[in-house]
Amino acid sequence: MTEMSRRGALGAIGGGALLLGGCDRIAATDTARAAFLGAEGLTYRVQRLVTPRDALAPEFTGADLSPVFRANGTFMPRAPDYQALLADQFAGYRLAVGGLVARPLAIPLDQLKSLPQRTQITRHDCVEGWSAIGQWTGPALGPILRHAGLSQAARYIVFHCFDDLGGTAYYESIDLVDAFHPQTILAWALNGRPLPVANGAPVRLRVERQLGYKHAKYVRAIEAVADLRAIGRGKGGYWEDVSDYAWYAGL
Ligand SMILES: Nc1nc2c(c(=O)[nH]1)N[C@H]1C(S)=C(S)[C@@H](COP(=O)(O)O)O[C@H]1N2
Ligand SMILES: [Mo]
Repeated sequence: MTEMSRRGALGAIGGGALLLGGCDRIAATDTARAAFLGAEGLTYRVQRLVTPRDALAPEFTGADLSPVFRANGTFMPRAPDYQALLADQFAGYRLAVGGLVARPLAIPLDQLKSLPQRTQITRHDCVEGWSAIGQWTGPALGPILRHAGLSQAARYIVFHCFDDLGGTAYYESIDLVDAFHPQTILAWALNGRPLPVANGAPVRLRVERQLGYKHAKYVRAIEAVADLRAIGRGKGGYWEDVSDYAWYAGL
């Protein structure tokens, strides 16, 4: 990207009041975190003492890349709207950004690719007992949320996906600390190429301080909410709802 277009994109996404940092809001969520209850509350608090939440996940080099980045869960969403988008190489894809925002967005894939990009080589850890190292590229989530004018009332970011497992739509959610973490990106490329369908095309979340199931593939919409109880069965994610996986899956 040329310096001009880069500044143009930055200007578009950083304008005016949007530059109000996530900092105030993140401080406010400390209270919410402290109030977090349930079996995982302890892990959540202990983790915060051991590792600062803004610490970076380890990054690797090209020499460390897994020869094949395996896929897990859904390999091919069967939803007709997804199939129609795929048939047209996602030309009609629009990432919806809504919920508790001042300006709901519908961002075409080309526009996501023209924002300032981050590329990172990280290790993905699945609870089923495998890991893989891949290189991911995409815009950071934080500036997009600022551009949408995230409301002060927002506490969580929900990712709604195109696929379902056994008839239940996949979704995930993260708090604002992870949402504004510098390595939290909306990846559209794996190892320098557009995402294979099996790995979440056209766009998947990378939230590098968390376990694999938090990395929502096939993202169709992002929703800012104050509370997770009204989403799905209320535990903040597909696996949290169906198998009691921890909502906070920090590494
Ligand atoms: N939409 C969606 N996202 C998903 C899943 C899924 O089945 N559907 N599986 C999760 C799990 S358990 C893991 S380990 C990773 C796998 O990502 P990969 O297929 O790129 O390896 O995606 C996560 N995100
Ligand atoms: Mo996983």
